[in-house]
Amino acid sequence: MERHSKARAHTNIALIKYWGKRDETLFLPMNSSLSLTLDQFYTETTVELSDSFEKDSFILNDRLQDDSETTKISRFLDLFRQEAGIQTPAKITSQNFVPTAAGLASSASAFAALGAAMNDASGLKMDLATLSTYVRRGSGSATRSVYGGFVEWQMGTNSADSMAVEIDDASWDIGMITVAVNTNKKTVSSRDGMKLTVETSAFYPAWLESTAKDLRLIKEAIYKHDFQQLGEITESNGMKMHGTMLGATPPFSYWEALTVEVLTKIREIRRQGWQCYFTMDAGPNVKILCRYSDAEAIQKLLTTAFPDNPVIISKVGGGVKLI
Ligand code: 2P0
Repeated sequence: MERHSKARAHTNIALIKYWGKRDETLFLPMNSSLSLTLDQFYTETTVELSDSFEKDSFILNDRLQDDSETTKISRFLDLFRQEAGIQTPAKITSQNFVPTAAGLASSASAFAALGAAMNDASGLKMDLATLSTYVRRGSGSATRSVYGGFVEWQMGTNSADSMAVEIDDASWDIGMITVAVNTNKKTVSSRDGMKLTVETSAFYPAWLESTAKDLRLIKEAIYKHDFQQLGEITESNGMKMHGTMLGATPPFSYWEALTVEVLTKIREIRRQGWQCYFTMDAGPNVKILCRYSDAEAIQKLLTTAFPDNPVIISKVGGGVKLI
């Protein structure tokens, strides 16, 4: 067997956060989440399947990866190989177009691109909803990168129905700005952080209850194109997620001193009349939901306040594509 497929997938930022698994092997989440796919940051991956290869190999950003990285990828590819009834070894070549200066995780776009290329190369050619249930098992957030615009990851009841659903293409003047606070590798991985939170946080039951309500309200805001409601729920949900970490034992936090300064600045910019709302993931960097038409003006205000920190604008991105 000789096959060759290439795919591109964009990263996504959750507005309603995924923070915790109910099944760590199947990557079933504790709650449904909702994200915005970003145009600016993406991964391109080629899968070559050939019986002439001795074993799987994995090249990321022009560097051959070691056995431990390659094994993770092989396990993921095995899900597809099993379904397709093949055992053909693969050569994976992947390029991340996520500027290191942005401090954004790339596992969402990485597994979505790899899954889409493998879906084609293996001959499975499953539809996007089904593909989302496969890429979920590489990284939870990858589930949502299968589609563009606003995407819900429905928690589902089992592995086959915990999938992505397209909510809206977000073609109504939506943008996102990233302020890079610190782009070093984080000390607590999101996988470990969410596990500790689920197992020990005093606030976790309240998080789950409140997130279910936030999801209903944010979908209502998206259907109505109500930007203010969209932004207010985004900001509130992200902060509640970070609150759960302070309630864990031992408590932990991804925030840095500069993070607080950036959040304070965004509130100030909002008081000046700009519609902008912040969210944060498993790191100290800040993402700002705004009108795309306002993004340059807001970027200028932020760059003036934080001249040493990259401030990057992105418009809304599309779903995974074969290229
Ligand atoms: C999210 N994050 O919804 C949340 C918010 C970070 C904070 O998904 O263990 O890399 O691979 O499923 O998807 C980051 O965690 O974790 C993440 P795994 P993932 O975007």
